[in-house]
Amino acid sequence: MNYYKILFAYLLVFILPLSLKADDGYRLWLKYDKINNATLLNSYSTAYKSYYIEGNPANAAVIQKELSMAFKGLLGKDIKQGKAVSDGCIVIGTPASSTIIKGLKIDKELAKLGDEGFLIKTVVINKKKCTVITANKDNGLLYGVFHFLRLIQTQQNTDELNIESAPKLQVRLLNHWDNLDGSVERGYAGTSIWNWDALPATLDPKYTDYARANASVGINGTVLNNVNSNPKIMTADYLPKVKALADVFRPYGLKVYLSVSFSAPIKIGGLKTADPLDPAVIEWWKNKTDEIYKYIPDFGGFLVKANSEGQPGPQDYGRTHADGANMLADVLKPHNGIVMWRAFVYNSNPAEDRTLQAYNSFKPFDGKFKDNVLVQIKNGAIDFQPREPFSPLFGAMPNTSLMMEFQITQEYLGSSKHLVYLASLFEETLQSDTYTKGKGSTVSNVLQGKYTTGKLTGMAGVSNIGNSVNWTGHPFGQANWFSMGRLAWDPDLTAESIADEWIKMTFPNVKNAVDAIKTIMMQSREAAVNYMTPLGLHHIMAYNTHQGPGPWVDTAAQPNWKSTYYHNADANGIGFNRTSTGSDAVGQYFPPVRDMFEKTETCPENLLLWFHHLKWTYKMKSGKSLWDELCQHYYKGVDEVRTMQKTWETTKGSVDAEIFTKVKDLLATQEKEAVIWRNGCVLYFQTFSKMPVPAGLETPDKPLSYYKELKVD
Ligand code: BDP
Repeated sequence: MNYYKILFAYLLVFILPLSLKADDGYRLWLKYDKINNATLLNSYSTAYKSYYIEGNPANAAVIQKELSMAFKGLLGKDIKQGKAVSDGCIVIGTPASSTIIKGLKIDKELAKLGDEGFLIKTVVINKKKCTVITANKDNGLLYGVFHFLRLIQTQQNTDELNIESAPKLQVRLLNHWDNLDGSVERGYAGTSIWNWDALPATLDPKYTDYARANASVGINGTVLNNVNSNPKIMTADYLPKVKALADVFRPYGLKVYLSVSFSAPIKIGGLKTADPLDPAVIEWWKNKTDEIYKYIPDFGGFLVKANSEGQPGPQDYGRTHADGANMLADVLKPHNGIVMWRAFVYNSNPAEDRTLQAYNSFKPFDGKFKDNVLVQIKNGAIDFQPREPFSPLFGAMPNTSLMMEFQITQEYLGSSKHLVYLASLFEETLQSDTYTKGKGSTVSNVLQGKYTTGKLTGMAGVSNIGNSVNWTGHPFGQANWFSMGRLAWDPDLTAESIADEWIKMTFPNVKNAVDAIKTIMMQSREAAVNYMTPLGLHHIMAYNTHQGPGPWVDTAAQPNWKSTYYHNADANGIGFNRTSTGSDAVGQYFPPVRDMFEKTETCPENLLLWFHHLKWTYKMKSGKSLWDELCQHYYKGVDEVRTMQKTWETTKGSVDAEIFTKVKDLLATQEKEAVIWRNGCVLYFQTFSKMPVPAGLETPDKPLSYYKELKVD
C-alpha cells in the first residue's frame, strides 16, 4: 500500500466519522450549530462582538459559559468577554449591581417584571450600539440570555430589540416519578437520570445539562422523586445526595422539591401514628423540615399524593385534606417553602362516578388551605387521557391557589414509541372556558390567579426524561418537555408557535423541512385520539400497562379500573351518561358549560361519549350513524399516521441522518400499533353494534381473539 492509500484509509476510518458525527439528540434544542445563512451570519457577527457582565451576579459563570458556547457554535467565533461598553457589546446586569444598567433609567419598565422577568433592549451607550439584557434579579438575567439566544437560534431579526417578558405563573416544575431503585414509574426513556448510588460524590455532567435545558425554557423547579414516595428520600442517607443536586441546579434557578409520604413519621420516624393533628407528628415534620433546610437553604417544598390509590393520608386518621396540607404548610412556612397537594384522589367506590370524586373531595375545602399550599389538579377530570374535558375544579375553588398538572410522559399516549405533540392537548385545556367569572374565564386565566384570592400560581409536568442519550427516548418527546416549560412561562402561547421555535432550534438549518415537521406535529395529537379514543371514549387501554388497546378489560382490582366501566358498550349503544339523568358530572361545571355538555346537540362531538350513552344508530352531525362515524375515526387515525410517515420522508436529507432513521422507524412502529388499536377496538365494539364496518374501509385481517391476546409493551 502506498503512502496515499494509507492516508486515505486513515481518513476514512478516523477523521471522516468524526466530522460526520451523527446527532444523538443529547444537545436537545440547545444545539447551537453554525447558522448557514451567510447574510444573517454576517449581520449577527457584526452586531455581537463582546459581552460584558457587570456587577458579578451570582450566576455570572453560567451566563458566561452559555454565551461563549452559543456564540462559538452559532457564529463560529469566540466572542470576547469585555470589561467596558464597546460597540457590539451585550451588556448584562441588574440595576442593583450594574452602574451602566442603573444609568439607563429603566426602573419603570423593570418594575412590572417581578423577580424572574427580563428586558432585552437595543440601546446606544456612549455612542456605542449595544444590547442590554437586564432584570431585577439574577435568575431573570439567565432567562433573558436564553431568550436572546433563542432569537438567534430561530434566526430572527435582532436589529432593534425591545422585549419585556415575565412568567405568568410562579411555580414551574417538572415532576419526576423516579424511584430510588432507578426505575421510573410510567417512564419510557430508560432508567432514572438520578444515579443515587454514585451521588453525592459523583456529579454526572448530565445534571448540569438538565438544569441548563430547564432554565432555557423557564422551568424553575424539579420534584426529584415519585409521588408514590419512598420515605427514605428524607433520611440522612439521601439528603446529602439531594443537596448535591440542589447545588448543581442552583445557578440555573432550579429549586429542588421532594415528594413525601404522609406516613413518613411512622416509616422512618418510628412513631405509631401519622395523624396530622398529633403533636408528636407535627414535631417530627418540623424537625425533619428544619433538617432538610440545613442541607438545602432554598429547598422548594413538598409534593403530596395522599389518600389516593393506596397512598396514606390524613383521612386514615379521620382528618381532612386541608388538615394534612396545612400541617405541612405550617412547618414549611418559616423557610418560605410550599406544599403542592394533589387533587388526584378517588376511591374504588363504583357508586360514585370517578370523574366526580376529585371535585367532591376538594370543593368543600375551598378557602381552607394555608397560603403556602397549592392544590395541584390534573388537566382532566380522570387521568391524563388522550382527550378529556378540563377538570371542573379549575372553576370551583376561587379561594385557593391552584396549579396545573400535565403529564409529559406518554403513559396513555403510546409511550416513547408514538410521536404525539402534546402542546396541542395542553393548549386545548388551557384555553377551555370555565365560565367561573363569565365568558373568558379560561383555565389559563384561572391558573394565572385572575379569579382566585390564592397567592400562588403554578404548573407542573410529569417528566418524560430518563437516561437515554437523547433524554426522552422518542426524539419528538423533547418537544413535549420544551412546550410544557414554555407554557408554564406563558400559558397563552399557541402550540403552533412553540412547535415553530422548537423545530428551528432542534433541527437548525433545515429551512425547507420546518413546515413538513410542523405539519406532522400539529396533526399528531388528533391522530392519536382518533386511533385510540375518538368521540370522547376514554380509559380503554390495556390493563395496568396502559399500552395498546384494552376495551375488553372487564376484570380489575377495582371496578373503576375496568375499561367496560368507562365505555359501557352494550347492544343499545355506547358511552357514559354523565348528564343530569346519569352521574350528573355536567353539574360540576358552570351553567353555559354544563348546558353545552348536557345536550347532545351542543356537546362537542369529540367529547360526546364522555358525557352521553347513545344508540349505535344515533345520527351524528355528518348524517352518519354513530357506529359508522366511530369506525371512520379509527380508520382516519391510522391514515393520519400514514400521512405523517409520508411527510417525514420529505425531510430526508434535510434532517440529520441518524434522527431521520430513528423517527422513520418509530413512525413505522406507531403505524403498526395504530392498526392494532383500530382493529382491536372496531372488532370489539362490533360485537355489540352488530353492524358492518362501513364500505370502503379495509376489513381487519385478524379476529378479535388475536388482538385480545396481543401485548403492546
Ligand atoms: C396514574 C398512573 C399511576 C400514577 C397515578 C398518579 O397510572 O402510575 O401513580 O396516575 O398520578 O395515571 O398518582
